[in-house]
This record gives sequence, structure tokens and C-alpha cells, in this order.
Amino acid sequence: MSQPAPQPLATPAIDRKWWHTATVYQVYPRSFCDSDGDGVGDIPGIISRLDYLQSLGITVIWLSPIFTSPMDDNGYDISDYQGIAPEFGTLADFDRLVAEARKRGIGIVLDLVVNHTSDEHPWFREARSSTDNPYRDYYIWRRPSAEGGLPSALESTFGGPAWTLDPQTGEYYLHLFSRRQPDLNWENPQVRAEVYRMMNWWLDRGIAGFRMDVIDLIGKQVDAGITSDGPHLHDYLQEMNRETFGSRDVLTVGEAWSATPTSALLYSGRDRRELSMVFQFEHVTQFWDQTYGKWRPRPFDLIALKAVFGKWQTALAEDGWNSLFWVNHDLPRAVSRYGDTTGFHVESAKMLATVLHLMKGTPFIYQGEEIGMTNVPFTSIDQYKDIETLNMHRLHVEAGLSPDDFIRGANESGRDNARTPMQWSSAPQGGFTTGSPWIEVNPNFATVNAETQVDDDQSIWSHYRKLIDLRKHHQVIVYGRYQSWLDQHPDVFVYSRTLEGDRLVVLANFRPHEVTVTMPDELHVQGRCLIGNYTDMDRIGETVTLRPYEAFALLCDLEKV
Ligand code: TEU
Repeated sequence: MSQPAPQPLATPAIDRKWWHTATVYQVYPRSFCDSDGDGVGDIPGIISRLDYLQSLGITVIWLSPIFTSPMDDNGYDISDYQGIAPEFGTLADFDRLVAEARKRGIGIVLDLVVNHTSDEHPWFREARSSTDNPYRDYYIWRRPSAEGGLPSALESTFGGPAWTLDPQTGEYYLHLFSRRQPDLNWENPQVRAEVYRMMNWWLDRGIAGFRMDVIDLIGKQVDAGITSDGPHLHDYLQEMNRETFGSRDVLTVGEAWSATPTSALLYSGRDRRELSMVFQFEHVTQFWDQTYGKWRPRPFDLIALKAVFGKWQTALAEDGWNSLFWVNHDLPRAVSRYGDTTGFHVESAKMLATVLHLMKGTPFIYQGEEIGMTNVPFTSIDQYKDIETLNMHRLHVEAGLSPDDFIRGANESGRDNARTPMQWSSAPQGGFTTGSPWIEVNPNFATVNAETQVDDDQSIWSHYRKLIDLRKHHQVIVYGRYQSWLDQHPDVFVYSRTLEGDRLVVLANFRPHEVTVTMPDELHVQGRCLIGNYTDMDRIGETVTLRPYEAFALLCDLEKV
């Protein structure tokens, strides 16, 4: 690839960080690559695919949890923060992963799950043994209500009450997720000190940072009914920063479903000393039903989507930093949700990537996205493995929903869409395992797989590779001012990025048919096409006709416009 070398920035106001130019790749270890044929992905499997990731160009891997766990929630229920789950490997394997990744210019970001532990964590085993156990206050206990029932009406994200009665002591403990994921009590300074000690232990092993699971929940005040954005949340994060990663040059990204542009500035503001950035989900929840949430998604609306992205790009333009993602291990596949998996699979997957990766922020790719993996076509509840889906199935069917309707919703929105095995090749089980996979491989692996794409310069994979590379070489992609155009147009997404004399103009058609657009005067430009999913375009006139799912980006010299 022959891109110009990165130019030093003349703008002094920009506080440059290495992660501004990075593209992160999320690995869900269970489903990425199985080296030993037990049907479950593992760390040696990840190591065997580092060359693949290096040639894609990513420089950071976010590893979903690899720690010791009973796997009630696939590792988001940790029973030993300093141990590696045996199905994933050993600590020696992990150290080898860090070293091998580093050799390839890749840093490893670990998933920090400290809102809760597993119920098998020794702290919880101790805590539940008696009310005066020294670990009791590591968790959140409440006596039954005056009527002898639940302490409050708080609900678990996975359905049902967030309280479970522990018979041993006759009190309820809080779990905002499964009953096997008791919430830690962050008000207890000992809990915080233990977490910081553990974080430093991993940082000392050479990791590149943390992704922080549901971090907006750690300041909860249950008696006041507050779960997210509690009054001391930011105090805890500033303390965490001071006690752990603040003195190290790492990437930290907090998962914050409750984040607003205002709170994002608290988390990621330059002088706040908290996190590098947060994951906000407004572009996701925007299309959830008010009552039934993601199980009954609302129709996709491009005008609304553009408004959300535009709001965040603008709000964090001068301070703070955005993360950019379509999907992760909890969300349906991007091309199924926003694109077209039948007629225009390749075009729409490339279009989605183009729109996201040329915005301002750090892009995150979820494994398989770079080859256009799609949602699952499961027909029976037995094929699902995800605890949330299985719990919701029980609750919805009990409430009268037909099982078929539930499966339809789950195929559209369930978390297992993201968790089917990575499709490496057209070999049995998509080349993921030589054994029997823990969850079925998507049957389209014969056509959608990495092997057929890596050597094809027209593939979705090559398109991602090009986008990742462009970010490394064009400061306008990293720091350019974002401006949206044609906000009310229902079919096309148009924005520009401007930095000093450079302007990048991005156009994308979100429809499976041609769309002719009248362009604003300011965008009648010519320039160099940096990337496109049809042929190169080098000029934008008064009108532009975009082919189905066409997207391209022109780099223009403002002096010549
Ligand atoms: O997810 C937080 C979370 O709230 C999700 O459960 C989310 O609401 C749902 O999946 C949306 O569809 C994080 C992790 O990413 C998830 O995998 C864990 O299950 C959860 O925390 C508990 O640790």
C-alpha cells in the first residue's frame, strides 16, 4: 500500500495519543480459534492468528475475559482475577500472547469485569458464609422487606429480580446481571484497593490497557434506586486512574450504556484523569422498543442514526474522545442490522465500514466483521447458548409470547449472533475447530470466510485493511473537524472532515437501489478518491448518483476547491 508517510501536526491544541490512530480488534476468545479440538477457542489459537491480525493492520486487541470462571456468562463472571480459565490456556500462554503480539506491534487490552464477580469467587464464598464475615461487605446485602419479600423492585438486565435470597444468612444479595454474578460493593475501600492491586498486577505483565465492563454501574446506590451514574462514580474512576494506569501510557475504554455527551466529557475529558474514552450505545438503543427493548427492534431510520452520530462527533470535537463501533459480542452483526446480506452483502459491508472508520474517534472491529459475518439462522431455542437469550426466552414464553416469535426476535437481536465461531475457511466448522464447536457455526461459512478474502483485493477484508491503513497515514481522518451534510436526506450519509488545508468528503448510500442526490454548493469538489466500494470517483458535481450501497471518500485540497 503506497500511502504518504504520517505528517507531523502543526496544530498545537491537539494532545496526541497513540490510541488516536489505532484501530482495535475485539476477540471473543471462546469463538475465535480452537487450537486443541475441544470445541472452545483458546489463547494458543489466538496466537496462531496474530499474523492474520497484523496483516489486517490493527494495533490493539481487546480480549473478552479469559479469566478463571464457571462461564455462566461466558467469562463475564470471574472467580479468579489472576487465573486463566483452563479451557483458554495458562498464564504462560497469556504471557506468550502479550510477547508475540508486541513483536507484531499489537497491544493487548484486557476486559476488566469489576462491577461483579462470579458467585464462585472466594470473596463471595466467604461473604455468604455469615453476616459478620470480613468479606460480607464486599457485596451488597439487604434484609427482606417488611412484608418478607424482595428488598426492592430492581430488575436484573437478564430478566427477573436483581435480588436473590441467600438461605444461609436469610438476606438478599444484589446482582444486576445473573444470580451467579453478585455485584461488588464499591463503597467499600477494601474492594477498591483489591481491584487496583489486581489491575497493577496485569499492567506489570505488559498489557496495553483495559476495556471496563459496565463501568457506569460501579457507583450505584441501590437504596436510592440509582444503578448507573451514581454520585461517586467519577471519584472512583479518578482514584482508579491515580492508583493504577494513570502513570502508564495505556488505552482505557469504559462500557457505559448510560453515557450522554455530557457524561462522556466527564469520563474522557483531557483534564479529568479518568479514561481514554467510553463506549456509548445511543446509535444502538435508538432503535430499541420502549417496552420490549431489543427484542422488538424499531425499523432502521437513517436520519435518526445520522443525528446520533453527528451529536457525538460534535459534542466531543474539542475535548474527550469517541469510540467508534457498529457491533460487539453483545450485539447482532452489523451487515445484518444495517446492511444487506443477500443482494449486496459485500457492497453494504464495505459501505458500513467506510462510514464508521472515517469519523473522528478510535474504531473497534468485532471479530468476523472484517469478513462480513452475518446473524445466525437458528430455528430452535436449543441452538442458543447465551444466558440472556435463554432467560428471556423463559420469561417471554411464560408471559405468552409464541416460541417462534421469540426465535425470530432472537435471530434479529440476540447476543449469540455475534458469538458463532469465526469463519476462517471453507473447511469443516469453518476451520474454527477440528472438534465439535460449543455453538454451531453459521452455515454460510463456505462462502463467507477469511481464507477466500485475504488474497482478494476486492474483498470486505481488504476494504477494512485499507481503512485501517488510511487512518495511520492521514491526519485529517484522525483529527479533522466533522461536519454533517444533508441531515434530512433519508437515504444517504454525507459528512466532511477538515484539517488545515485538507478536506475529506464521505458519501454513502444506505439503500439497495440507486439514489441521486443534489449536493450542497460547498461540496462540489474534486480530489483523490481514498477509498470506495465501486470504481474510483474523483469529483462531486451538482448531483451525484450513488449505486446500491455505494460509499466513497474524496480527499480534497481546500486551496484548489
Ligand atoms: O454488557 C452489559 C450489558 O448491559 C449487556 O448485558 C447488554 O445490556 C445486553 O447484552 C444488550 O443486548 C456487559 C458485557 O458486555 C456482557 O457480555 C456481559 O454479559 C455483561 O456486561 C455482564 O458482565
